[in-house]
Amino acid sequence: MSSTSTPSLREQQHPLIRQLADCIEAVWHKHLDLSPYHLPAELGYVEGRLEGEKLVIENRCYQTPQFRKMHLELAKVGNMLDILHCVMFPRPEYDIPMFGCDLVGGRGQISAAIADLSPVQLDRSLPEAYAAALAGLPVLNFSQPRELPEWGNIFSDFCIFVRPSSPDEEAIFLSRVQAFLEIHCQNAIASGPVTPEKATHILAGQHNYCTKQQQNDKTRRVLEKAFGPVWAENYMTTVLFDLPK
Ligand code: 18B
Repeated sequence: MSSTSTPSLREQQHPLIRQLADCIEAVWHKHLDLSPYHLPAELGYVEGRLEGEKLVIENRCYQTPQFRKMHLELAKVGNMLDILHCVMFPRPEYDIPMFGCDLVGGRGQISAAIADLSPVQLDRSLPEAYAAALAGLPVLNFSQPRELPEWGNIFSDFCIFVRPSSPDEEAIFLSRVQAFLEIHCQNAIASGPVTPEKATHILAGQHNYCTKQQQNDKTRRVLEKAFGPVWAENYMTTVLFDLPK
Protein backbone atom coordinates (compact mmCIF):
# COMPACT_ATOMS: atom_id res chain seq x y z
CA MET A 1 0.00 0.00 0.00
CA SER A 2 2.97 2.33 0.51
CA SER A 3 3.24 4.19 -2.75
CA THR A 4 0.07 3.19 -4.56
CA SER A 5 -2.70 3.73 -2.01
CA THR A 6 -5.53 6.05 -2.90
CA PRO A 7 -5.47 9.31 -0.96
CA SER A 8 -8.39 8.32 1.24
CA LEU A 9 -7.01 9.66 4.49
CA ARG A 10 -6.07 12.94 2.85
CA GLU A 11 -9.71 13.79 2.15
CA GLN A 12 -10.56 13.52 5.84
CA GLN A 13 -7.75 15.78 7.05
CA HIS A 14 -7.69 19.42 8.07
CA PRO A 15 -7.74 21.51 4.85
CA LEU A 16 -4.22 22.89 5.45
CA ILE A 17 -2.84 19.36 5.77
CA ARG A 18 -4.63 18.30 2.60
CA GLN A 19 -3.36 21.34 0.69
CA LEU A 20 0.19 20.92 1.95
CA ALA A 21 0.25 17.21 1.05
CA ASP A 22 -0.96 18.06 -2.47
CA CYS A 23 1.59 20.88 -2.72
CA ILE A 24 4.52 18.70 -1.64
CA GLU A 25 3.68 16.00 -4.15
CA ALA A 26 3.10 18.52 -6.94
CA VAL A 27 6.52 20.15 -6.43
CA TRP A 28 8.21 16.75 -6.20
CA HIS A 29 6.60 15.58 -9.44
CA LYS A 30 7.36 18.86 -11.21
CA HIS A 31 11.11 18.90 -10.50
CA LEU A 32 12.35 15.44 -9.60
CA ASP A 33 12.80 12.07 -11.22
CA LEU A 34 10.89 9.93 -8.69
CA SER A 35 11.26 6.21 -8.14
CA PRO A 36 9.43 4.20 -5.50
CA TYR A 37 11.08 3.70 -2.11
CA HIS A 38 9.86 0.63 -0.32
CA LEU A 39 9.17 0.86 3.38
CA PRO A 40 8.97 -2.40 5.29
CA ALA A 41 5.69 -3.79 3.93
CA GLU A 42 3.85 -3.85 7.22
CA LEU A 43 4.62 -0.16 7.85
CA GLY A 44 3.14 1.46 4.73
CA TYR A 45 -0.34 1.56 6.15
CA VAL A 46 -0.85 1.12 9.89
CA GLU A 47 -3.85 1.07 12.19
CA GLY A 48 -3.85 1.23 15.97
CA ARG A 49 -5.98 2.51 18.79
CA LEU A 50 -5.40 5.53 21.05
CA GLU A 51 -7.74 6.29 23.94
CA GLY A 52 -10.59 4.50 22.22
CA GLU A 53 -9.99 6.30 18.93
CA LYS A 54 -8.66 4.72 15.78
CA LEU A 55 -5.14 5.80 14.74
CA VAL A 56 -4.47 5.48 11.02
CA ILE A 57 -1.10 6.13 9.36
CA GLU A 58 -0.61 6.38 5.60
CA ASN A 59 2.89 6.62 4.13
CA ARG A 60 4.16 7.59 0.67
CA CYS A 61 7.81 7.22 -0.10
CA TYR A 62 10.00 8.01 -3.10
CA GLN A 63 13.69 8.26 -3.96
CA THR A 64 15.60 10.17 -6.64
CA PRO A 65 19.23 10.47 -7.75
CA GLN A 66 19.77 13.20 -5.09
CA PHE A 67 17.47 11.93 -2.36
CA ARG A 68 17.85 8.64 -0.54
CA LYS A 69 14.31 8.83 0.81
CA MET A 70 11.46 11.30 0.50
CA HIS A 71 8.77 10.49 3.02
CA LEU A 72 5.29 11.96 3.25
CA GLU A 73 3.16 10.65 6.08
CA LEU A 74 -0.41 11.43 7.02
CA ALA A 75 -1.83 10.28 10.33
CA LYS A 76 -5.22 10.64 11.94
CA VAL A 77 -6.40 9.83 15.46
CA GLY A 78 -10.20 9.69 15.39
CA ASN A 79 -11.40 13.27 15.29
CA MET A 80 -8.77 14.39 17.80
CA LEU A 81 -5.54 14.67 15.88
CA ASP A 82 -4.53 15.24 12.26
CA ILE A 83 -0.83 15.04 11.40
CA LEU A 84 1.34 15.63 8.33
CA HIS A 85 4.99 14.64 8.55
CA CYS A 86 7.46 15.05 5.72
CA VAL A 87 11.22 14.64 5.48
CA MET A 88 13.50 14.61 2.43
CA PHE A 89 16.72 12.74 3.24
CA PRO A 90 19.47 13.64 0.77
CA ARG A 91 22.05 11.06 -0.23
CA PRO A 92 25.17 11.99 1.78
CA GLU A 93 27.13 12.53 -1.47
CA TYR A 94 25.13 15.75 -1.96
CA ASP A 95 25.82 18.82 0.13
CA ILE A 96 22.21 19.87 0.53
CA PRO A 97 20.06 20.44 3.63
CA MET A 98 17.32 18.27 5.12
CA PHE A 99 13.81 19.46 4.30
CA GLY A 100 11.44 18.72 7.17
CA CYS A 101 7.89 19.69 7.89
CA ASP A 102 5.35 18.78 10.58
CA LEU A 103 1.74 19.93 10.88
CA VAL A 104 -0.25 18.88 13.93
CA GLY A 105 -3.85 19.82 14.52
CA GLY A 106 -7.05 18.80 16.17
CA ARG A 107 -10.68 19.83 16.13
CA GLY A 108 -10.31 22.21 13.23
CA GLN A 109 -7.24 24.08 14.53
CA ILE A 110 -3.59 23.54 13.59
CA SER A 111 -1.58 23.89 16.81
CA ALA A 112 1.89 23.34 15.38
CA ALA A 113 3.15 24.18 11.91
CA ILE A 114 6.86 23.77 11.39
CA ALA A 115 8.98 23.76 8.25
CA ASP A 116 12.69 24.12 7.63
CA LEU A 117 15.62 23.47 5.35
CA SER A 118 17.98 22.26 8.06
CA PRO A 119 21.75 22.42 7.74
CA VAL A 120 23.84 19.26 7.98
CA GLN A 121 27.14 21.12 8.42
CA LEU A 122 28.20 21.00 12.05
CA ASP A 123 28.60 24.80 12.07
CA ARG A 124 24.92 25.04 11.05
CA SER A 125 25.74 26.86 7.83
CA LEU A 126 23.67 26.29 4.71
CA PRO A 127 25.22 25.99 1.23
CA GLU A 128 25.67 29.47 -0.23
CA ALA A 129 23.02 29.13 -2.92
CA TYR A 130 20.45 28.09 -0.32
CA ALA A 131 21.41 30.84 2.13
CA ALA A 132 21.11 33.44 -0.64
CA ALA A 133 17.76 32.17 -1.93
CA LEU A 134 16.28 31.91 1.58
CA ALA A 135 17.57 35.33 2.59
CA GLY A 136 15.76 36.71 -0.46
CA LEU A 137 12.35 35.58 0.79
CA PRO A 138 10.32 38.20 2.67
CA VAL A 139 10.47 37.98 6.46
CA LEU A 140 7.18 36.66 7.81
CA ASN A 141 5.50 37.80 11.00
CA PHE A 142 3.05 35.31 12.46
CA SER A 143 0.91 36.39 15.39
CA GLN A 144 1.59 33.20 17.40
CA PRO A 145 5.20 32.08 17.00
CA ARG A 146 6.16 29.01 19.02
CA GLU A 147 9.30 28.21 20.92
CA LEU A 148 11.46 25.32 19.76
CA PRO A 149 12.27 22.55 22.24
CA GLU A 150 15.84 22.01 23.37
CA TRP A 151 16.66 19.44 20.67
CA GLY A 152 15.49 22.03 18.06
CA ASN A 153 19.00 23.47 17.66
CA ILE A 154 19.20 21.40 14.46
CA PHE A 155 16.95 23.89 12.67
CA SER A 156 18.17 26.83 10.57
CA ASP A 157 17.55 30.53 11.15
CA PHE A 158 14.91 30.29 8.40
CA CYS A 159 12.82 27.74 10.30
CA ILE A 160 9.16 28.59 10.76
CA PHE A 161 7.43 27.28 13.87
CA VAL A 162 4.00 28.78 14.52
CA ARG A 163 0.43 28.21 15.49
CA PRO A 164 -1.36 29.66 12.45
CA SER A 165 -4.14 31.85 13.82
CA SER A 166 -6.26 32.56 10.71
CA PRO A 167 -6.90 31.29 7.20
CA ASP A 168 -4.55 34.06 6.03
CA GLU A 169 -1.73 32.77 8.19
CA GLU A 170 -2.42 29.21 7.02
CA ALA A 171 -2.08 30.38 3.40
CA ILE A 172 1.15 32.23 4.22
CA PHE A 173 2.59 29.12 5.85
CA LEU A 174 1.60 27.00 2.85
CA SER A 175 3.23 29.36 0.38
CA ARG A 176 6.43 29.54 2.45
CA VAL A 177 6.70 25.74 2.44
CA GLN A 178 6.16 25.79 -1.31
CA ALA A 179 8.99 28.33 -1.63
CA PHE A 180 11.28 26.09 0.49
CA LEU A 181 10.47 23.12 -1.72
CA GLU A 182 11.03 25.02 -4.98
CA ILE A 183 14.37 26.34 -3.74
CA HIS A 184 15.32 22.89 -2.50
CA CYS A 185 14.44 20.94 -5.63
CA GLN A 186 16.07 23.46 -7.97
CA ASN A 187 19.29 23.57 -5.97
CA ALA A 188 19.37 19.84 -5.36
CA ILE A 189 19.23 18.92 -9.04
CA ALA A 190 21.88 21.56 -9.81
CA SER A 191 24.33 20.19 -7.25
CA GLY A 192 27.00 17.60 -7.95
CA PRO A 193 28.42 14.90 -5.70
CA VAL A 194 31.13 15.87 -3.16
CA THR A 195 34.39 14.17 -2.18
CA PRO A 196 34.21 11.09 0.05
CA GLU A 197 35.72 13.12 2.95
CA LYS A 198 33.02 15.73 2.66
CA ALA A 199 30.35 13.02 2.40
CA THR A 200 31.56 11.61 5.72
CA HIS A 201 30.96 15.00 7.40
CA ILE A 202 27.55 15.32 5.79
CA LEU A 203 26.66 11.85 7.02
CA ALA A 204 27.61 12.88 10.57
CA GLY A 205 25.34 15.92 10.22
CA GLN A 206 22.45 13.76 9.05
CA HIS A 207 23.03 11.42 11.99
CA ASN A 208 22.86 14.37 14.36
CA TYR A 209 19.60 15.55 12.75
CA CYS A 210 17.96 12.14 13.08
CA THR A 211 19.18 11.56 16.65
CA LYS A 212 17.76 14.91 17.75
CA GLN A 213 14.42 14.34 16.01
CA GLN A 214 14.16 10.96 17.76
CA GLN A 215 14.11 12.95 21.04
CA ASN A 216 10.71 14.49 20.21
CA ASP A 217 8.67 13.18 23.17
CA LYS A 218 5.41 14.53 21.76
CA THR A 219 5.68 12.34 18.69
CA ARG A 220 6.88 9.38 20.72
CA ARG A 221 4.00 9.65 23.22
CA VAL A 222 1.33 9.49 20.50
CA LEU A 223 2.94 6.41 18.96
CA GLU A 224 3.58 4.72 22.33
CA LYS A 225 0.00 5.18 23.48
CA ALA A 226 -1.33 3.59 20.30
CA PHE A 227 1.24 0.89 19.62
CA GLY A 228 3.44 0.48 22.72
CA PRO A 229 7.01 1.63 23.45
CA VAL A 230 8.82 -1.06 21.46
CA TRP A 231 6.81 -0.41 18.31
CA ALA A 232 7.19 3.36 18.77
CA GLU A 233 10.97 3.10 19.11
CA ASN A 234 11.18 0.90 16.05
CA TYR A 235 8.96 3.24 14.02
CA MET A 236 10.86 6.38 15.03
CA THR A 237 14.25 4.87 14.21
CA THR A 238 13.38 2.93 11.03
CA VAL A 239 10.58 4.90 9.35
CA LEU A 240 10.50 8.50 10.66
CA PHE A 241 14.20 9.17 11.26
CA ASP A 242 16.30 6.23 10.12
CA LEU A 243 20.03 6.82 10.03
CA PRO A 244 21.65 6.38 6.63
CA LYS A 245 24.24 3.62 6.48
N1 18B B 1 4.53 16.38 16.88
N2 18B B 1 4.39 14.26 14.59
O1 18B B 1 5.35 13.56 12.60
N3 18B B 1 8.50 16.71 13.72
O2 18B B 1 8.35 14.86 12.42
N4 18B B 1 6.97 18.49 15.88
C1 18B B 1 4.42 17.51 17.68
O3 18B B 1 0.90 21.50 19.29
C2 18B B 1 3.67 13.65 15.56
C3 18B B 1 8.74 16.00 12.61
C4 18B B 1 8.14 19.12 15.63
O4 18B B 1 7.08 21.61 21.43
C5 18B B 1 3.29 17.36 18.52
O5 18B B 1 2.52 20.90 20.61
C6 18B B 1 3.50 12.26 15.19
C7 18B B 1 9.50 16.81 11.71
C8 18B B 1 8.41 20.06 16.67
O6 18B B 1 8.29 19.99 22.25
C9 18B B 1 2.70 16.15 18.23
C10 18B B 1 4.16 12.11 14.00
C11 18B B 1 9.70 18.03 12.33
C12 18B B 1 7.36 19.97 17.56
C13 18B B 1 3.47 15.53 17.23
C14 18B B 1 4.71 13.35 13.62
C15 18B B 1 9.05 17.95 13.59
C16 18B B 1 6.45 18.97 17.06
C17 18B B 1 2.81 18.40 19.53
C18 18B B 1 4.31 10.85 13.19
C19 18B B 1 10.40 19.21 11.86
C20 18B B 1 7.21 20.75 18.85
C21 18B B 1 1.91 19.42 18.88
C22 18B B 1 3.26 10.76 12.17
C23 18B B 1 11.05 19.34 10.74
C24 18B B 1 7.80 19.88 19.97
C25 18B B 1 1.76 20.69 19.65
C26 18B B 1 7.71 20.55 21.31
C27 18B B 1 5.28 18.66 17.75
C28 18B B 1 3.17 14.24 16.72
C29 18B B 1 9.00 19.00 14.52
C30 18B B 1 1.46 15.55 18.88
C31 18B B 1 2.75 11.24 15.96
C32 18B B 1 9.95 16.34 10.36
C33 18B B 1 9.61 20.99 16.76
